[in-house]
Amino acid sequence: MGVLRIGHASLKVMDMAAALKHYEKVLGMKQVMEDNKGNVYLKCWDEWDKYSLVLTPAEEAGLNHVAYKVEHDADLDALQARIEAYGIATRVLPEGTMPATGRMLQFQLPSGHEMRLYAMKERVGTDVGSTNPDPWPDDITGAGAHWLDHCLLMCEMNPETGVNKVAENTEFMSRALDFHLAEQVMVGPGNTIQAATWMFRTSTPHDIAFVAGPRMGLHHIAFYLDSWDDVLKAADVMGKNRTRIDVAPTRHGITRGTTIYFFDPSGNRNETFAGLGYLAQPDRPVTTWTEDHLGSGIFYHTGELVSSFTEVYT
Ligand code: M3P
Ligand code: FE
Repeated sequence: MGVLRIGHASLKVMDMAAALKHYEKVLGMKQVMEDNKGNVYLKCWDEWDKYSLVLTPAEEAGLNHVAYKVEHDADLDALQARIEAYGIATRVLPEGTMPATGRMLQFQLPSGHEMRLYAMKERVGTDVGSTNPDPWPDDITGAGAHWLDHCLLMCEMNPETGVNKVAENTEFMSRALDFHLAEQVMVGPGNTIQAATWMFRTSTPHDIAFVAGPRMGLHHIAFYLDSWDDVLKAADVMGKNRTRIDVAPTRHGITRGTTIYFFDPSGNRNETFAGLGYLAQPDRPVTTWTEDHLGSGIFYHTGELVSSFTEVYT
């Protein structure tokens, strides 16, 4: 019942050929189609639905919308009623608004990011199939990302005006969409201001995260890898391809994931994220990071924040 997982991200790119080269050669995604508006659809080898990334030609980088898949079509009606009751307007986009995808419930998070929910997307199967599958396909390219794992949205926070869209989004996701809070960063006097949250519907520590910043935007979309070895190999692939790396392989205290941050050619930040971290259970106590330990929460080894990492986003 309810939300299953992240389904796709729709990203704006300035140079489609360069973007395609990046997502195919570095991440290892495959193009599955292009529509008549020049939007390109891609998937990872271990995903069974038709696409998880849409690249749209634009003048600037950034996120168009992020979509989450729900289990049943009727969930869309139930969630629409709850979102509207929460005080957020919704629209139903008819089946076919996006190719191979059923009707979508469209709304804005309190932070202003566009979110969509859908129940149906054409199932094309993973690259190893579902009958006696090999552990991985022979034609893996680049980092060989398994699937789109999560996104991190930057949300406006201004302690002077009291605006805190991280807290508003977190409340909304938990009350209207039944997301669970895994971890949070608390800052300010007495650590009373919720400045970042990691929330889940699957059994991994996060399917979405919100971090405070001066303005709303996209911090990153993240792709799943199996292991630390795969993170190292992904960094090698980035070296070969002269990918602009933001943060070289390291580990997060928060979620325990191992990670690389890097940019697509338009400047949208990507992450390759490995490891389960821990099995996220709805009844787990919330992990809290206090402001004095924020550096270790984000980058566990150095315990230090990197300025580009917190200041640059699309
Ligand atoms: C992650 C993660 C920030 C922290 C990011 C953490 C932007 O990306 O996957 O746990 O401060
Ligand atoms: Fe992440």
